[in-house]
Amino acid sequence: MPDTLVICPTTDEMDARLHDGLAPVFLRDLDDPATWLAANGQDIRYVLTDGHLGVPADIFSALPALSLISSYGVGYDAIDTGAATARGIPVTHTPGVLDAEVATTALLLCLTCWRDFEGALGHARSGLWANGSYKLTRSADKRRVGILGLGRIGKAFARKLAPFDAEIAYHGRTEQDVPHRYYASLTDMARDCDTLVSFAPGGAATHHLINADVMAALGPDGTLINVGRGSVVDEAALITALQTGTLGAAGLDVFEAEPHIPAALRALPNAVLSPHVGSATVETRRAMGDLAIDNLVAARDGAPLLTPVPESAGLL
Ligand code: A2R
Repeated sequence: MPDTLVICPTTDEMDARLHDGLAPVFLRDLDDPATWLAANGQDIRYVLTDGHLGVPADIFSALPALSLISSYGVGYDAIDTGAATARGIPVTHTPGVLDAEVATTALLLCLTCWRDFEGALGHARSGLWANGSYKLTRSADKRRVGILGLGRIGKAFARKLAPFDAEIAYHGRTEQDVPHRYYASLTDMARDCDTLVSFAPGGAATHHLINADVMAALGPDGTLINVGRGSVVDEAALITALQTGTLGAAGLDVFEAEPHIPAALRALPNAVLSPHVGSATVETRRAMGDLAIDNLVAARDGAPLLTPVPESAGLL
């Protein structure tokens, strides 16, 4: 009898581990999930999901014996932690193991924007070089970089940026004991920086935190990078800012309505776009999958959960 409902996409390695000691059922294999859940939902004790799919309300209410939601990823804004806590169900996620990878993705987007490297690569591949050299671009050295969300990933990014002699500032709700300048105002920081990099989580508190005013403060030579959550950036305002030149360039790995990227954004030469691949390497996804399943195994064994989200602290 299945005891674990798998909602998110998984790797073969994860599937092998799930079959070793747990009894998984994969939502993707169910022809009629509602009927299956009505008949079998009472046996499901664990859910494996991710920060985008969460646990849809109809599934959540069909699982009366649910005792753990394990999320494969660090952001968990799609999971209703309030509803889970109200039912005494802890939620876990996979912080830490993806910091370096997401930081690398942010650095790739920065370098690609600063050096207009997508255009340079296209100039070579298209044969246009025969008609003339590619234009001069901006240096990646000695940039003034503002970090929105100097947490685990933001700090890993700051470390990776060090060889480029960047002057780093940060904005968050709280000042930290770090050797970077703190700004209580995001707009003020944007005004003093040439690049704003967001690692902020999603959710109501950060929705459209990066708005038209912040983009205007960054300015025509400014670059916006987002690898946190798409909801943090006002995408419509961003398209206008990039079209009008109010903002110089943007490098985005996350979007408001993934996997949909507005055609107007895809058409912009000053937008560098990647399909939410921040942590998407074999090595890092393996580490994330292991941690997500280690949390399931801990719950099954009655052992302490490895990485509960802060909202579940009162349940442990
Ligand atoms: O506000 P603080 O001082 O707690 O700083 C956190 C910041 N942050 C915010 N900043 C401004 N306004 C807010 N409403 C707000 N809420 C949170 O985001 C902290 O510096 C940072 C998050 O850091 P960590 O919790 O360590 O998360 P981690 O592992 O770096 O991942 C960040 C996000 C995930 O939530 C996913 O959305 C994405 O990266 O993959």
